[in-house]
Amino acid sequence: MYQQIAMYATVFFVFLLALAFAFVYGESKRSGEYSTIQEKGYKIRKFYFLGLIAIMAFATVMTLGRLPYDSNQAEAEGLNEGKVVKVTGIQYAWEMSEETFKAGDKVQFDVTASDVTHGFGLYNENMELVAQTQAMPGYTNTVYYTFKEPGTYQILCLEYCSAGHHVMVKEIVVEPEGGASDE
Ligand SMILES: [Cu+2]
Repeated sequence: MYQQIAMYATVFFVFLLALAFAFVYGESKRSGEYSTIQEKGYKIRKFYFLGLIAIMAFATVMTLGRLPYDSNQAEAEGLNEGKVVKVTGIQYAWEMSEETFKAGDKVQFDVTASDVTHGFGLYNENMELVAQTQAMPGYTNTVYYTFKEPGTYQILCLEYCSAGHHVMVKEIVVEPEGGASDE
C-alpha cells in the first residue's frame, strides 16, 4: 500500500515538475526588462528560503527525539530495560547472540560487522522496514525496537556487500506473549 502511495506521489510530482518546465520554456520566448523581474525573483527567493528554514527547523525539533538511536530517549521510554542482542554482519549471514523473542520484548540491537559494511534492516511480516542501522566493522551502532506483534520477522542486508549480498537474510520468530497457546 505504501509503495503504491509513493508511486502515485512520484508520478504527481514528476507531472508538477513537467508543468514547471513547460511554463519556464513558454515564458522564455517572451522578452522583458530584466531588473524588475530580478527584484521580484529575489523577493520570492528570500521568502522561500526563510520559509524552508522554518519548516526544516520545526520538523527537526519535532522528530529528532523520536529516532530509535538515541540512548537518552530510550532511557526515558524504558526501551533499554529489555534484552541486549549482539548482531554481527558477515559475508553472507547475520550472527545474533539471541534469536528467539516474544511479543512485547524490548530489544536493544548492538550491530556491528566483521568484514565489510553491511546494512541491518529489520522487516515485519508485511515486509515493512521497522528498524535499520549500518553494520560497520570496528563500530557498534545501537538501534532500539519493541516487538509489538508476534510473527516471522526478517533481517535483510541493506548495503550491497558483493556477490552473496542477496542471501543475507535471517528469519526470526517472535512468539505470542505468554507462549504459543493463546494463538
Ligand atoms: Cu551484506
